[in-house]
Amino acid sequence: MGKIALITGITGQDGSYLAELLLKKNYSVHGVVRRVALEDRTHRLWRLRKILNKITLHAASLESYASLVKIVQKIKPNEVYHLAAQSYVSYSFEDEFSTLNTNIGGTHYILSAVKEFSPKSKFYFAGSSEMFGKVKEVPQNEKTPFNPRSSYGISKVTGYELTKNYREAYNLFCCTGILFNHESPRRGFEFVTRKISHGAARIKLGIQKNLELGNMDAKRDWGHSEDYVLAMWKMLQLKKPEDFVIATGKQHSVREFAKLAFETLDLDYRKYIKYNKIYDRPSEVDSLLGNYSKAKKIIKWEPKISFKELVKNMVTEDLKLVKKQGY
Ligand code: NAP
Ligand code: F7E
Repeated sequence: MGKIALITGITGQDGSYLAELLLKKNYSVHGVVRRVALEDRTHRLWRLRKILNKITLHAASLESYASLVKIVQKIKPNEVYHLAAQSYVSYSFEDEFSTLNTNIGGTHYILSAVKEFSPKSKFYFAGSSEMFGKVKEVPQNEKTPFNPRSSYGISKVTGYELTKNYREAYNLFCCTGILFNHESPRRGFEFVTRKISHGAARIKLGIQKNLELGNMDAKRDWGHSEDYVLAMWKMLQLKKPEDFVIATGKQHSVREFAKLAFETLDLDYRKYIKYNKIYDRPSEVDSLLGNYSKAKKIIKWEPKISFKELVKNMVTEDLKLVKKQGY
């Protein structure tokens, strides 16, 4: 019998790739989903389409401790991957309340459920480079001080601290992956990379004229989600829990991403991209760059997919998608 894994946020980008990886490793994969997802499978479970008959989904709410306890108590997972979150930084300025409630409360509830009802479970928390915010050193590693710039970043620092406290106070196997931006053809459409790859495909096919963006000078360390979910799994295979930065160690601007994405379709991005200040953030994170040497040394993890391959993968998949859908 393989191990049992529980994934919160299984319907998201990372959750879907992680579920596929764990199935390949012979895990029995369980996911926590919102009840509405079960009612609207076509739209809400699209990323899980290929594996729906191989996984078990449980309806629960991150806002309800009791609903999470029921699942943890019933399946007693060997590994818990807590990925569910309000993950869109921009939205966290519009609604701090739900971002903080979901991201902090949800993390606290699931940690507490594990402590009370399945203390042998290994627990992974989805930390973020947004915790470094206005960075205090370059590149950022596991020891770099945090300086978040949004309620999203603050929620992730709190989740990190809660995870650390459960490890230290209750001796549980709890760790945080501090993941830098990672993308894929399954990225949500509001994030800048997907907005660009999808927008460029629509422009190429004559469905859209322009693409409006905000700050094109922001720099990120962009990797591929498929590479990053492997790092999550590797962290939980250790004997002792430790936190890790997961990144590529390479940085590119939004402008470079756009240039390459449009070039992939033989287009000049300068003709199509317009600046719109509505996409600027009240407090921006200008530049992020990770140092993943601890992960390389201890869990033997390295990114495999390059920036160029990532951009090409996203654009070509979006071109296929837009052609198929016709919009
Ligand atoms: P994503 O595609 O936005 O997925 C987020 C998941 O969380 C979805 O399954 C979503 O469910 C679920 N969720 C959101 N609010 C919820 C709520 N109130 N109750 C229950 N479930 C809720 O995010 P991702 O890119 O896969 O990222 C996974 C995790 O890593 C997140 O915690 C994110 O903050 C963190 N992270 C991501 C990156 C990155 O670059 N991708 C980097 C660092 C950290 P629905 O489908 O029902 O909305
Ligand atoms: O923005 C700039 C924007 O929304 C990237 C999440 O997965 O990674 C992600 O957060 C940059 C920012 O991602 C537009 O100002 C310009 O500087 O794609 P994003 P993010 O905020 O970096 C971290 C690590 C996470 O943890 C988060 O969950 O692009 N930008 N113009 C724009 N951004 C968006 N969304 N839309 C624009 O039109």
